Amino acid sequence: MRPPSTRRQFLASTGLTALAVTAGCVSSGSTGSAGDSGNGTETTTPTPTETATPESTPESLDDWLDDANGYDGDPRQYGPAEQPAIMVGEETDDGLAFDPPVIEISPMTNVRWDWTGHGGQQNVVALDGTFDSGRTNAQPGTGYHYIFDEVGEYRYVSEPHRDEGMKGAVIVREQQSSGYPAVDNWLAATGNFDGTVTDQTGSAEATVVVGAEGNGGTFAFDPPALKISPETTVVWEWADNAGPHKIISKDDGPLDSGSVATDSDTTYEYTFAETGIYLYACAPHRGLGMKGAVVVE
Ligand SMILES: [Cu+2]
Repeated sequence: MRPPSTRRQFLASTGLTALAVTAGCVSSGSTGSAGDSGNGTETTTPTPTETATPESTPESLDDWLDDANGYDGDPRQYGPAEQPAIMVGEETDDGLAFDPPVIEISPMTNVRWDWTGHGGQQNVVALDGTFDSGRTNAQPGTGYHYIFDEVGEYRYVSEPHRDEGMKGAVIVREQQSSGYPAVDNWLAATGNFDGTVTDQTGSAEATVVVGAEGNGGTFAFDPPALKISPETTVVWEWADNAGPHKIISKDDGPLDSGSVATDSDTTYEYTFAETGIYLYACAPHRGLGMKGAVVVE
């Protein structure tokens, strides 16, 4: 019964680098392959309109998403170097859904939708026409993707299921700079970093949760970037069921929480005497973007 592998399935299995080649095309639709080289931004069709603000939709995004299946009110955050993949036709308690239904990304992020094959015919259509995967398709392995080059809020639906709550949104926010290039570079692929540096200057103590939600699981420091004054003690507290983590400075910095710890009672603390920028990661999860920064000034 399962249809033969589509080109999209092949590309998906060969890794992320292959994805950029097929920007803006549906792999198993009649439009065929774009086959373009480069990052494909030139070939995304239709061309986005001047502003991405949804017209004639006075309803706020939150209100509109109120009945979005599978949405708990928290957009999934992605860092500038990540390539989000959204499942089309996830079976949730609410009904058929996009998963994750709402994402927050930086401009120029390549977002991919992958058909699960559940729920029959599906498509991915922005209400304001910014992107449109074309006619519906029920084949698992169908893919569509779009590079978002304009800041805005993009509401979309799967047309056959829009009245049943199969809706989603892509929030494209200005790529924030923290004002600290070293921090921005270090956290470029950290999904829960949006340029915000949490200011705790003047506090004697600041807390960072280890194993917070982010980076595709409980692989985040919260907050990922922290600003403190000299002599502040930072306490890293392992979240409940956070899994195994270990804090280690980038290069030969001063942070090292010792052996990998799983216990939710684990804490590690360090008092920063000197001003500077301290970059660190979780040793087992650095590759997933589980990184943090402390600015002492
Ligand atoms: Cu970790």
